[in-house]
Amino acid sequence: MSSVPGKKGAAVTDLYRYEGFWCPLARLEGTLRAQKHFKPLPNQVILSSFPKSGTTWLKALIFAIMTKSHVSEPTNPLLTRLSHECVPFIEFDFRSSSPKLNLDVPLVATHISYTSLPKSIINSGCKIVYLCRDPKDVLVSTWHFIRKVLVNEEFSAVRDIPLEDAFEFFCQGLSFCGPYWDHLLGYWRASSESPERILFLKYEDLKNETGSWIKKIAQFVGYPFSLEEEDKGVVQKIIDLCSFENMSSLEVSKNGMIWLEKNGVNTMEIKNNTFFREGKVGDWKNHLTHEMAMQLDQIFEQKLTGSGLTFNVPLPTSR
Ligand code: PAP
Repeated sequence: MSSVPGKKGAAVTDLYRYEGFWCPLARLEGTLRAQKHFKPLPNQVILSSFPKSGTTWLKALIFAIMTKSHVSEPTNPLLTRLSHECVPFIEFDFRSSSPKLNLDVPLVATHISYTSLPKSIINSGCKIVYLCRDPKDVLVSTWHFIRKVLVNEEFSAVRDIPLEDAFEFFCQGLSFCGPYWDHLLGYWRASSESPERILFLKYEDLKNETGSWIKKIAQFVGYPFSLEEEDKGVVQKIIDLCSFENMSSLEVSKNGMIWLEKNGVNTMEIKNNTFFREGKVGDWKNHLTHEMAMQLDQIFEQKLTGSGLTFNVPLPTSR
């Protein structure tokens, strides 16, 4: 750890640069632990994403796909547990000896960059579903999350960071798991080389055409819908179960909480409602100035030049 260069106070908390990406200490420790100990199960599916790209939603969607025969049951875990409890993060929820959750469903998640994924994942050839989102919405979502999540006074300096400062850090690549453009490019290139192994998704596409993407994801992860299931409306039931409106109104989302762990000890509670805010495409319009948006667009356009990946997000007509 001592050889990992840190940046004091940058981007809301001390960040450490590891294999080209910035992470807070707890995440870095978890990444190292996952690199050493994580072993994928047979048929393991890995959901990967940059923080605040819609992970909570996609966890629920893929979990619901993999357990689709139970979608309408009142005992469905997604009705009483946050999707983060149903689908563990490999960098947080696993210890060398005992995994925290009983993995009946072979689905785990991560925010780790493609470069730093455990070799066991790369070598196993297991399927990876990557989710990304318009950087402007990622920035705004992250900024709100930090303000809501750091409730303790000891974090007040960090919590009250002006959006302008968060924007500057983000533009320099200084954010959790940043630079975002390198996170994107790692998975984008791997997906272009091995599309049968890595499915690259955009939050905006998922919002616009949820049903057809659910079918594509199901096919990709090896749980395709039968004609009978389609006739019974299972796809629509999954859409409804995992919709922002339904998930955010559940008792567990409104009043529950999860704990962040460090060295096996609960260190910080996070209210589940912090994972649900607007759930929309283009909310950045309500926060960023035209100049900020242009600057961010230009940075990403330049960084992604030649890759074929773009973020030409059509704005919702209602705004
Ligand atoms: P994480 O990285 O901490 O897991 P993540 O779930 O990736 O967070 O991102 C949270 C965003 O997804 C929030 O976006 P917003 O701040 O722009 O509103 C949250 O509202 C959104 N989100 C959560 N659940 C859903 C859902 N069911 N459908 C659509 N968006 C959702």
